[in-house]
Amino acid sequence: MSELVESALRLPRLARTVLAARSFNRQAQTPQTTAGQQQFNMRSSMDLHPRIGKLISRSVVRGTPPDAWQIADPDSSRFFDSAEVERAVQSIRRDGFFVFSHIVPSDITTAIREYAEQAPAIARGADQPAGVYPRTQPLVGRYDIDETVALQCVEVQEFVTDPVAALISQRYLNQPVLMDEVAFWWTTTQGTQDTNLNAQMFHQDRDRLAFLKFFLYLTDVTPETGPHVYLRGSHRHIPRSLRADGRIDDASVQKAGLWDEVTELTGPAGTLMAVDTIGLHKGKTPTGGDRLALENEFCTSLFGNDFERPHFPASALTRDRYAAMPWVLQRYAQSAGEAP
Ligand SMILES: O=C(O)CCC(=O)C(=O)O
Repeated sequence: MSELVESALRLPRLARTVLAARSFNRQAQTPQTTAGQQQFNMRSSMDLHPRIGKLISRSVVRGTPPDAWQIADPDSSRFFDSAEVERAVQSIRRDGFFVFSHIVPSDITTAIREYAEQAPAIARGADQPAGVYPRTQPLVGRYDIDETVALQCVEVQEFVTDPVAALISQRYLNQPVLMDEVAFWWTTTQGTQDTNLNAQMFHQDRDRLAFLKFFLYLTDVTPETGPHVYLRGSHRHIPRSLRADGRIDDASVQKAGLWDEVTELTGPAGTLMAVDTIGLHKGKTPTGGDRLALENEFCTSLFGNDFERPHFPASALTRDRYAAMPWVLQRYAQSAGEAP
Protein backbone atom coordinates (compact mmCIF):
# COMPACT_ATOMS: atom_id res chain seq x y z
CA MET A 1 0.00 0.00 0.00
CA SER A 2 1.35 3.42 -0.89
CA GLU A 3 2.63 5.71 1.85
CA LEU A 4 -0.06 8.25 0.89
CA VAL A 5 -2.91 5.78 1.53
CA GLU A 6 -1.26 4.61 4.76
CA SER A 7 -0.99 8.20 6.00
CA ALA A 8 -4.64 8.87 5.18
CA LEU A 9 -5.64 5.84 7.25
CA ARG A 10 -3.77 6.90 10.37
CA LEU A 11 -6.20 9.65 11.34
CA PRO A 12 -9.31 7.43 11.40
CA ARG A 13 -7.24 4.84 13.30
CA LEU A 14 -6.33 7.53 15.80
CA ALA A 15 -10.01 8.44 16.24
CA ARG A 16 -10.91 4.76 16.74
CA THR A 17 -8.09 4.40 19.26
CA VAL A 18 -9.39 7.32 21.30
CA LEU A 19 -12.88 5.78 21.36
CA ALA A 20 -11.62 2.27 22.18
CA ALA A 21 -9.28 3.47 24.92
CA ARG A 22 -12.01 5.64 26.44
CA SER A 23 -14.42 2.73 26.53
CA PHE A 24 -11.71 0.43 27.97
CA ASN A 25 -10.96 2.86 30.78
CA ARG A 26 -14.62 3.25 31.66
CA GLN A 27 -15.11 -0.44 32.43
CA ALA A 28 -15.68 -1.21 36.10
CA GLN A 29 -13.46 -4.32 35.78
CA THR A 30 -10.32 -3.72 33.69
CA PRO A 31 -10.55 -6.00 30.63
CA GLN A 32 -7.59 -8.36 30.43
CA THR A 33 -7.29 -8.09 26.67
CA THR A 34 -7.29 -5.44 23.98
CA ALA A 35 -8.74 -6.65 20.66
CA GLY A 36 -6.15 -7.23 17.94
CA GLN A 37 -7.64 -4.58 15.65
CA GLN A 38 -7.52 -2.04 18.47
CA GLN A 39 -3.88 -2.88 19.17
CA PHE A 40 -3.14 -2.38 15.48
CA ASN A 41 -4.99 0.94 15.33
CA MET A 42 -3.12 2.24 18.36
CA ARG A 43 0.28 1.20 17.02
CA SER A 44 -0.49 2.62 13.60
CA SER A 45 -1.64 5.97 14.99
CA MET A 46 1.65 6.17 16.89
CA ASP A 47 3.36 6.58 13.48
CA LEU A 48 2.00 10.13 13.56
CA HIS A 49 4.22 11.30 16.40
CA PRO A 50 6.05 9.76 19.38
CA ARG A 51 3.94 11.85 21.76
CA ILE A 52 0.59 10.79 20.39
CA GLY A 53 0.10 8.01 22.96
CA LYS A 54 0.67 10.41 25.84
CA LEU A 55 -1.87 12.84 24.36
CA ILE A 56 -4.46 10.09 24.00
CA SER A 57 -3.73 8.91 27.52
CA ARG A 58 -4.33 12.39 28.96
CA SER A 59 -7.60 12.70 27.12
CA VAL A 60 -9.03 9.25 27.93
CA VAL A 61 -7.64 8.17 31.29
CA ARG A 62 -9.84 10.18 33.59
CA GLY A 63 -11.78 9.56 36.72
CA THR A 64 -9.14 7.41 38.43
CA PRO A 65 -9.91 7.09 42.14
CA PRO A 66 -8.16 9.53 44.51
CA ASP A 67 -6.04 6.71 45.95
CA ALA A 68 -4.49 6.12 42.51
CA TRP A 69 -1.79 8.69 43.39
CA GLN A 70 -1.02 7.03 46.71
CA ILE A 71 2.44 5.47 47.03
CA ALA A 72 4.43 3.78 49.80
CA ASP A 73 7.10 5.74 51.66
CA PRO A 74 9.83 6.70 49.11
CA ASP A 75 12.43 6.43 51.87
CA SER A 76 11.72 2.70 52.09
CA SER A 77 13.45 2.25 48.71
CA ARG A 78 16.71 0.31 48.74
CA PHE A 79 17.09 0.79 44.97
CA PHE A 80 16.75 4.54 44.49
CA ASP A 81 17.93 7.64 46.31
CA SER A 82 14.80 9.79 46.52
CA ALA A 83 17.01 12.91 46.26
CA GLU A 84 17.44 12.03 42.56
CA VAL A 85 13.72 12.16 41.68
CA GLU A 86 13.62 15.72 40.34
CA ARG A 87 16.82 15.39 38.31
CA ALA A 88 15.54 12.13 36.85
CA VAL A 89 12.24 13.65 35.76
CA GLN A 90 13.97 16.67 34.13
CA SER A 91 16.47 14.46 32.37
CA ILE A 92 13.86 12.03 31.02
CA ARG A 93 11.87 15.00 29.75
CA ARG A 94 14.93 16.39 27.97
CA ASP A 95 16.75 13.27 26.74
CA GLY A 96 14.27 10.42 27.10
CA PHE A 97 16.40 8.65 29.72
CA PHE A 98 18.28 9.06 33.00
CA VAL A 99 21.10 7.01 34.50
CA PHE A 100 20.93 7.21 38.29
CA SER A 101 24.10 8.07 40.25
CA HIS A 102 23.00 5.80 43.07
CA ILE A 103 24.24 2.26 42.48
CA VAL A 104 22.09 -0.52 43.93
CA PRO A 105 23.98 -2.28 46.77
CA SER A 106 25.84 -5.42 45.70
CA ASP A 107 24.11 -7.71 48.23
CA ILE A 108 20.83 -7.02 46.38
CA THR A 109 22.22 -7.37 42.84
CA THR A 110 24.10 -10.54 43.80
CA ALA A 111 20.92 -12.09 45.24
CA ILE A 112 18.98 -11.32 42.06
CA ARG A 113 21.76 -12.55 39.76
CA GLU A 114 22.15 -15.78 41.74
CA TYR A 115 18.43 -16.32 41.49
CA ALA A 116 18.58 -15.83 37.70
CA GLU A 117 21.45 -18.30 37.42
CA GLN A 118 19.22 -21.13 38.54
CA ALA A 119 15.75 -20.04 37.40
CA PRO A 120 14.09 -21.53 34.33
CA ALA A 121 14.62 -19.32 31.30
CA ILE A 122 13.21 -19.52 27.78
CA ALA A 123 15.71 -19.58 24.94
CA ARG A 124 14.21 -17.06 22.52
CA GLY A 125 13.36 -18.57 19.16
CA ALA A 126 14.56 -22.07 20.10
CA ASP A 127 11.14 -23.71 20.66
CA GLN A 128 12.37 -25.63 23.70
CA PRO A 129 10.97 -25.98 27.22
CA ALA A 130 12.30 -23.52 29.78
CA GLY A 131 15.58 -24.58 31.40
CA VAL A 132 18.40 -23.14 33.47
CA TYR A 133 20.39 -20.61 31.41
CA PRO A 134 23.51 -22.40 30.11
CA ARG A 135 25.80 -19.55 31.07
CA THR A 136 29.07 -21.09 29.91
CA GLN A 137 27.64 -22.25 26.58
CA PRO A 138 24.63 -20.20 25.55
CA LEU A 139 22.96 -21.41 22.36
CA VAL A 140 20.86 -18.36 21.45
CA GLY A 141 21.14 -14.60 21.86
CA ARG A 142 18.48 -14.06 24.52
CA TYR A 143 17.05 -16.04 27.45
CA ASP A 144 13.87 -14.67 29.04
CA ILE A 145 12.70 -15.39 32.59
CA ASP A 146 8.96 -15.07 32.77
CA GLU A 147 7.33 -12.62 35.19
CA THR A 148 5.80 -15.25 37.49
CA VAL A 149 9.17 -16.99 37.79
CA ALA A 150 10.96 -13.66 38.35
CA LEU A 151 8.55 -12.78 41.16
CA GLN A 152 9.50 -15.86 43.17
CA CYS A 153 12.62 -13.83 44.09
CA VAL A 154 11.84 -11.43 46.94
CA GLU A 155 14.39 -8.87 45.75
CA VAL A 156 12.67 -8.78 42.36
CA GLN A 157 9.37 -8.15 44.16
CA GLU A 158 11.06 -5.34 46.05
CA PHE A 159 12.31 -3.77 42.81
CA VAL A 160 9.03 -3.93 40.94
CA THR A 161 7.03 -2.51 43.84
CA ASP A 162 9.49 0.32 44.43
CA PRO A 163 7.66 3.56 45.38
CA VAL A 164 10.35 5.88 43.97
CA ALA A 165 10.01 4.31 40.53
CA ALA A 166 6.24 4.84 40.77
CA LEU A 167 6.75 8.45 41.89
CA ILE A 168 9.12 9.26 39.02
CA SER A 169 6.64 7.71 36.56
CA GLN A 170 3.75 9.75 38.00
CA ARG A 171 5.77 12.94 37.84
CA TYR A 172 7.06 12.29 34.33
CA LEU A 173 3.72 11.25 32.86
CA ASN A 174 1.66 13.66 34.96
CA GLN A 175 -0.93 10.97 35.55
CA PRO A 176 -1.50 8.13 38.02
CA VAL A 177 0.46 5.02 37.00
CA LEU A 178 0.26 1.31 37.61
CA MET A 179 2.93 -1.36 37.52
CA ASP A 180 2.44 -3.10 34.26
CA GLU A 181 5.19 -5.46 33.25
CA VAL A 182 8.32 -7.19 34.48
CA ALA A 183 11.00 -8.38 32.06
CA PHE A 184 14.11 -10.26 33.16
CA TRP A 185 16.56 -11.56 30.61
CA TRP A 186 20.08 -12.55 29.68
CA THR A 187 21.58 -11.36 26.40
CA THR A 188 24.50 -13.34 25.08
CA THR A 189 27.20 -13.22 22.42
CA GLN A 190 25.19 -15.69 20.32
CA GLY A 191 22.78 -13.05 19.06
CA THR A 192 24.43 -11.64 15.94
CA GLN A 193 22.10 -13.55 13.59
CA ASP A 194 18.93 -12.72 15.52
CA THR A 195 19.14 -9.00 16.21
CA ASN A 196 15.51 -8.50 15.17
CA LEU A 197 14.20 -11.25 17.44
CA ASN A 198 16.30 -10.10 20.40
CA ALA A 199 15.30 -6.40 20.19
CA GLN A 200 18.85 -5.53 19.14
CA MET A 201 17.71 -3.29 16.28
CA PHE A 202 16.24 0.15 16.93
CA HIS A 203 12.52 0.16 17.64
CA GLN A 204 9.84 1.93 19.65
CA ASP A 205 7.75 0.16 22.29
CA ARG A 206 4.09 0.64 21.40
CA ASP A 207 2.26 -1.68 23.79
CA ARG A 208 0.71 1.05 25.94
CA LEU A 209 -0.37 4.64 25.44
CA ALA A 210 1.96 6.23 28.00
CA PHE A 211 4.59 4.45 30.04
CA LEU A 212 8.06 4.57 31.56
CA LYS A 213 10.56 1.73 32.03
CA PHE A 214 13.26 1.15 34.61
CA PHE A 215 16.24 -1.04 33.79
CA LEU A 216 18.58 -2.51 36.39
CA TYR A 217 21.87 -4.05 35.26
CA LEU A 218 22.85 -7.14 37.24
CA THR A 219 26.16 -7.67 35.48
CA ASP A 220 28.82 -5.08 34.63
CA VAL A 221 27.88 -3.51 31.31
CA THR A 222 30.57 -2.11 29.01
CA PRO A 223 30.33 -1.34 25.27
CA GLU A 224 31.25 -5.02 24.73
CA THR A 225 28.68 -6.58 27.05
CA GLY A 226 25.44 -5.40 25.51
CA PRO A 227 24.52 -1.92 26.75
CA HIS A 228 21.06 -0.50 26.28
CA VAL A 229 21.27 2.04 23.44
CA TYR A 230 18.99 5.08 23.10
CA LEU A 231 18.54 7.73 20.43
CA ARG A 232 18.60 10.83 22.62
CA GLY A 233 15.51 13.03 22.21
CA SER A 234 13.56 10.52 20.11
CA HIS A 235 10.78 10.40 22.73
CA ARG A 236 9.96 13.95 21.57
CA HIS A 237 10.76 13.84 17.88
CA ILE A 238 11.46 11.14 15.31
CA PRO A 239 12.07 12.01 11.66
CA ARG A 240 9.51 10.56 9.28
CA SER A 241 12.04 8.18 7.76
CA LEU A 242 12.40 6.40 11.14
CA ARG A 243 8.79 6.37 12.30
CA ALA A 244 7.62 2.96 11.08
CA ASP A 245 6.39 0.43 13.63
CA GLY A 246 9.12 -2.18 13.30
CA ARG A 247 12.85 -2.69 13.43
CA ILE A 248 15.17 0.01 12.07
CA ASP A 249 18.79 -0.63 11.18
CA ASP A 250 21.76 1.50 12.25
CA ALA A 251 22.34 2.66 8.65
CA SER A 252 18.91 4.35 8.60
CA VAL A 253 19.70 6.24 11.81
CA GLN A 254 23.04 7.29 10.31
CA LYS A 255 21.34 8.36 7.07
CA ALA A 256 18.95 10.52 9.09
CA GLY A 257 22.03 12.34 10.46
CA LEU A 258 21.29 11.29 14.04
CA TRP A 259 24.20 9.02 14.91
CA ASP A 260 25.70 11.64 17.28
CA GLU A 261 22.55 11.31 19.39
CA VAL A 262 22.97 7.55 19.82
CA THR A 263 23.96 6.90 23.43
CA GLU A 264 25.20 3.63 24.90
CA LEU A 265 24.18 3.32 28.55
CA THR A 266 26.98 1.48 30.33
CA GLY A 267 27.66 0.97 34.03
CA PRO A 268 28.58 -1.55 36.70
CA ALA A 269 26.16 -4.10 38.11
CA GLY A 270 23.66 -2.11 40.17
CA THR A 271 23.28 0.66 37.56
CA LEU A 272 19.68 1.82 37.23
CA MET A 273 18.14 3.70 34.35
CA ALA A 274 14.75 5.22 33.63
CA VAL A 275 13.97 5.14 29.92
CA ASP A 276 10.99 6.35 27.90
CA THR A 277 11.10 3.58 25.30
CA ILE A 278 8.58 5.25 23.03
CA GLY A 279 11.87 6.73 21.80
CA LEU A 280 14.09 4.65 19.51
CA HIS A 281 16.20 2.19 21.46
CA LYS A 282 17.75 -1.27 21.27
CA GLY A 283 20.02 -3.63 23.14
CA LYS A 284 23.53 -3.82 21.65
CA THR A 285 24.51 -7.38 20.80
CA PRO A 286 27.19 -8.41 23.32
CA THR A 287 30.57 -9.38 21.92
CA GLY A 288 32.61 -9.89 25.07
CA GLY A 289 30.27 -11.49 27.63
CA ASP A 290 26.65 -11.75 28.66
CA ARG A 291 24.36 -9.21 30.31
CA LEU A 292 21.57 -9.77 32.83
CA ALA A 293 18.94 -7.04 33.06
CA LEU A 294 15.73 -6.63 35.06
CA GLU A 295 13.11 -4.19 33.86
CA ASN A 296 9.75 -2.98 35.04
CA GLU A 297 7.26 -0.68 33.43
CA PHE A 298 4.70 1.74 34.78
CA CYS A 299 1.87 2.83 32.51
CA THR A 300 -1.24 4.97 32.77
CA SER A 301 -3.67 2.35 31.45
CA LEU A 302 -3.66 -1.34 30.61
CA PHE A 303 -5.24 -0.56 27.23
CA GLY A 304 -3.05 -1.61 24.31
CA ASN A 305 -2.00 -5.17 24.95
CA ASP A 306 -3.06 -8.21 26.96
CA PHE A 307 -1.70 -8.53 30.47
CA GLU A 308 -1.41 -11.08 33.25
CA ARG A 309 -2.11 -11.14 36.96
CA PRO A 310 0.79 -13.32 38.13
CA HIS A 311 0.57 -15.63 41.15
CA PHE A 312 3.50 -15.65 43.54
CA PRO A 313 4.15 -15.88 47.27
CA ALA A 314 4.21 -12.21 48.26
CA SER A 315 6.82 -11.11 50.79
CA ALA A 316 5.81 -9.09 53.86
CA LEU A 317 7.22 -5.99 52.15
CA THR A 318 5.18 -6.64 48.99
CA ARG A 319 2.04 -6.99 51.12
CA ASP A 320 2.81 -3.74 52.93
CA ARG A 321 3.43 -1.95 49.67
CA TYR A 322 0.26 -3.33 48.17
CA ALA A 323 -1.66 -2.04 51.20
CA ALA A 324 -0.03 1.40 50.76
CA MET A 325 -0.54 1.64 46.98
CA PRO A 326 -3.25 -0.77 45.84
CA TRP A 327 -4.02 1.10 42.63
CA VAL A 328 -0.38 1.16 41.50
CA LEU A 329 0.02 -2.55 42.27
CA GLN A 330 -3.47 -3.64 41.14
CA ARG A 331 -2.16 -6.47 38.93
CA TYR A 332 -0.81 -8.08 42.11
CA ALA A 333 -4.03 -7.80 44.13
CA GLN A 334 -4.57 -11.54 44.30
CA SER A 335 -1.04 -12.48 45.29
CA ALA A 336 -0.52 -9.59 47.67
CA GLY A 337 -3.45 -10.41 49.88
CA GLU A 338 -6.75 -9.17 48.52
CA ALA A 339 -9.52 -11.32 47.17
CA PRO A 340 -9.78 -11.05 43.35
O1 LIG B 1 18.13 -5.30 25.70
C1 LIG B 1 17.89 -4.08 25.74
O2 LIG B 1 18.64 -3.25 26.28
C2 LIG B 1 16.65 -3.56 25.07
C3 LIG B 1 15.57 -4.58 25.00
C4 LIG B 1 14.36 -4.08 24.32
O3 LIG B 1 14.32 -3.01 23.79
C5 LIG B 1 13.16 -4.93 24.29
O4 LIG B 1 13.16 -6.02 24.85
O5 LIG B 1 12.16 -4.47 23.67
